[in-house]
Amino acid sequence: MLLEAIYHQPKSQYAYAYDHETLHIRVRTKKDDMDRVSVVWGDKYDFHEETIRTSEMNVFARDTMFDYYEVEIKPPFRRFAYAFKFEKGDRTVFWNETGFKEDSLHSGGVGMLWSPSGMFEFPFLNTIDVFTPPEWVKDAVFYQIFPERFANGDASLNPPGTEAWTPDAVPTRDNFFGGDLQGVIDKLDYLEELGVTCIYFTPFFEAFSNHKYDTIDYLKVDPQFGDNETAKRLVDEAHARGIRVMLDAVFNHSGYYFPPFQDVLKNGEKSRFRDWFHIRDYPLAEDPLNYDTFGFVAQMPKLNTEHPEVKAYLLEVARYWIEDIGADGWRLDVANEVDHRFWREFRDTVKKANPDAYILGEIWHNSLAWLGGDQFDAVMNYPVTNAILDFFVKEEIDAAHFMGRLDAMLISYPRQANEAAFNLLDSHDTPRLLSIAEGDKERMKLAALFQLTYMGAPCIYYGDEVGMDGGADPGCRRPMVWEEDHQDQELLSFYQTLISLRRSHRALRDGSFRFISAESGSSVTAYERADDMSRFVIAANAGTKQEKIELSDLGQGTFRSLEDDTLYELKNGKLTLTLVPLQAVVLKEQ
Ligand code: ARE
Repeated sequence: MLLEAIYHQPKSQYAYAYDHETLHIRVRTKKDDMDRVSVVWGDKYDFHEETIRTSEMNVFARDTMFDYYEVEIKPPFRRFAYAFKFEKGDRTVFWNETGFKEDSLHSGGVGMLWSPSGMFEFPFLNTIDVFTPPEWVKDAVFYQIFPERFANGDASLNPPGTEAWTPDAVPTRDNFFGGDLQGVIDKLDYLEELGVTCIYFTPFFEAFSNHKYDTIDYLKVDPQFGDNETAKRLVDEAHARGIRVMLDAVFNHSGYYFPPFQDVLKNGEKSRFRDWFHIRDYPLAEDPLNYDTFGFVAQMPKLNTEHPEVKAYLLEVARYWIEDIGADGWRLDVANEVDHRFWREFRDTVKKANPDAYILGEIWHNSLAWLGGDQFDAVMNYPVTNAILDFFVKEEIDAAHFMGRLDAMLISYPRQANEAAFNLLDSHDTPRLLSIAEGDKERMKLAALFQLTYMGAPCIYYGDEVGMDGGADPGCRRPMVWEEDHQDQELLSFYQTLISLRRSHRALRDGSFRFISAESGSSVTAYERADDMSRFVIAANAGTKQEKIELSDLGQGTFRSLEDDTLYELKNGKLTLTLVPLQAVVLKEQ
């Protein structure tokens, strides 16, 4: 036993409430080190030999160095004191806050177990503190729309110099193609047929640029896109088709032409808005060293979200679009650079307007500090994006590392955060998936298959489904290709089939997930997804060689390939599969 590898932290993602009566307890050990790991627990106000219980833990995640054990416990009085018990061969070690004790339950060394002092503690499960993301997110398939580039439904709104909407149009930093909200309304049937259930809009409030991240008026749709009445109609018509709508909150910074900032530019230190921003030097001039900005972008002055007026203004914006217009959630731009206190108040405001609204932070890294239940429901899961791309698309890591990177994310958050995660493969900030795959459609499909059969809500970037490509911003922001003879119809029906598969089987959305093959040096991965209705085994070969894998520990049953109806019967819980390069199989239990 390597005791130095053992890790646990009370009241963290290692010990949290999953719902009003259930606690999840986790512990880390060295990989393949233990025969058995358990939690020994009891109520701290009634803690003695007869009342102490032992709950065995299971490995729920592994990476290249560690195993992570988990157990679900429902303590009768919603509180408990606990220690861990590690067993290997004839050695037993207990661990609580006072340290490790070598012994058996019957000798003096573990006398500590009969007293609650020194135990780890979960003092009380207060329902209001339970992190509860909206249920609907688990079932959602998101579709990201960059409004200037999706569809032009009202040519009368085109800004001056609007360029022609053609399949080979070239987006630049500052050109316009005339996309608008009426265009999206006109294409709702297309989205419904594709099967997506929530649109994620990049900003459509009044702003100067084509991407609209430099807001002028947060309470007004940009006139180039329509007006607030069009937005309301869009939300209503989307809802009528079972499609939700999430908007982009750019609260870290405003745009250069935001009237309060213009006032500071004009009136300097005398401006009544001077404290709305973080000004370093007067007289104020357009220079990112003169005031705090997003990055070093002078057009994006950072807002002072600690200021009561700024806070009141932005919280009213948050309320208005949810309550009055009916939006179903907010994606928060540059979420990690805004203060935590602001986000706590933001959550209270938004959830008061609609308890079911989804709050999604744009953070590209491990984000536990925002996922305790008092701020966001989820973050954009770029660490998972990168693992999927590195394995399936770039062939840079083997299956063992792929599993390790995904499982490292699973242990980073409480389970409800993983269930509501926002899993994207590309966005308006990255090259498109097909371009990352250097045009290799088969690799793109492997990545999409994984994304759409993994836990967390998948998001498709507009146009990927019809084979659009494009490099880094602005290349990834071409106008949507609508001419059918320029669309990849085969890819479109692949996406449609996958989305419908996910939507038809709960097991693929919030069923259990486990890797059943992820060998070091291998390019093949296989995993199981299951609930009490159905069970799937999915395997994919991301390599350039044919590989044979033997899957074990699958219990009883017969599986059918969804592609060609081939039947696979389990023999002693085992299944052998041979996969040619870039082949994937989806097997469903009969
Ligand atoms: C434009 C040009 C850029 C140019 C820049 C500066 O396109 O090529 O470098 O101007 O002049 C919006 C527009 C962009 C625009 C930008 C600035 O969409 O087109 O860029 O404004 O005007 C980090 C942040 C993350 C941020 C990304 C872009 O953490 O919040 O950088 N993403 C949001 C939006 C963007 C938006 C803004 C923020 C600003 O999604 O679309 O840009 O409102 C690592 C880091 C991450 C980093 C990531 C990407 O992983 O860890 O922190 O994200 O790389 O760089």
